[in-house]
Amino acid sequence: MEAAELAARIRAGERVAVALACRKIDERRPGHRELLAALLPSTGRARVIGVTGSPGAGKSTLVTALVEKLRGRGERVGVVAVDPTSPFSGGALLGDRIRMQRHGGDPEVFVRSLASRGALGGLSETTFDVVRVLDAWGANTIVVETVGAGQGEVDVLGVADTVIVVIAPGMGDDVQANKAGILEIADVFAVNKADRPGADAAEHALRAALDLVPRAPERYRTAIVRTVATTGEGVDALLAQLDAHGAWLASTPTGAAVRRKRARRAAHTRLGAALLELCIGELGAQWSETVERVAARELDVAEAAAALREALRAGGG
Ligand SMILES: Nc1nc2c(ncn2[C@@H]2O[C@H](COP(=O)(O)OP(=O)(O)OP(=O)(O)O)[C@@H](O)[C@H]2O)c(=O)[nH]1
Ligand SMILES: [Mg+2]
Repeated sequence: MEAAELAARIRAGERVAVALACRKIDERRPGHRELLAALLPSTGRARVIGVTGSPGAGKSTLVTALVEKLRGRGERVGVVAVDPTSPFSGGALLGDRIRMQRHGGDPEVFVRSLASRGALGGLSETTFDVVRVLDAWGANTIVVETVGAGQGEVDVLGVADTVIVVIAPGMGDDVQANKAGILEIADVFAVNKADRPGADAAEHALRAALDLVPRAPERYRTAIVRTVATTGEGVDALLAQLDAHGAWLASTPTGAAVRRKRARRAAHTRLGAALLELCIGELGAQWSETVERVAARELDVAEAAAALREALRAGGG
């Protein structure tokens, strides 16, 4: 199918077209770039919520509860589950799929799981692209779930307008160690599993850790909400905080500045990845040979990069 036709069908709200586009993007099939370019004018409307936190904190359960609330408002919703640790679509993703089946029959919810294929910077790029497709499809809100484990996830979260970090009792050490800079990236904290003992301690530890993070006075005051994802308790309050943050982004000068900064950072990441993809394609075998030689410590990485740049220059004439 031509990129223009597929784009038109996505814009018209056809789920089959969305699924086709996601597969095209995931596999980096020919034509995926043309498709994304064709979709560009119909993007930028959806609100993107990032959800991260330690494994097992209850992210997927919370996302499911959140989707239910958003559906209750009549919103069209996209969900992207990102698992950078899983090279296959098994494990956690399979579990997510089963949980998300609660929305399986709902034509106004589209769920897509993404697993790392080991490509350079590939996962965050794929996430950005899939989010763009769901945006063009007409999703009002897109929720991106990722396991917080490092820089890769922070890059993935660059796609989000608002970031929820989910913690659970007994996971306070992660917070104190500020794993993956979660204290800095969170706009809203969900202290989930509030039905379990230790929720008080978890919340106190979180507040104490937050107090230690230096922040400009005009910065958004990170909200903390207690939730029980399994029953839906606190999810209305969570949604209210998401709305409050969204309003802050949209209506205050600092919010606008934050939005611009995030957009710039995301553009930086995506442009870098796109440029790299082009260069690698142009270099052909020389790229993989150089990678091997750097890995074997035969070449210094900066020198190797300079040599590749020379090769590109010579090739480009
Ligand atoms: N008691 C209790 N259990 C919960 C709550 N939320 C989630 N769980 C349970 O915690 C387990 C993990 O939940 P998930 O939603 O899969 O957690 P996750 O953070 O998505 O996990 P990964 O994607 O594997 O990192 C499941 O057995 C849930 O039923 C809660 O609020 N209270
Ligand atoms: Mg999950």
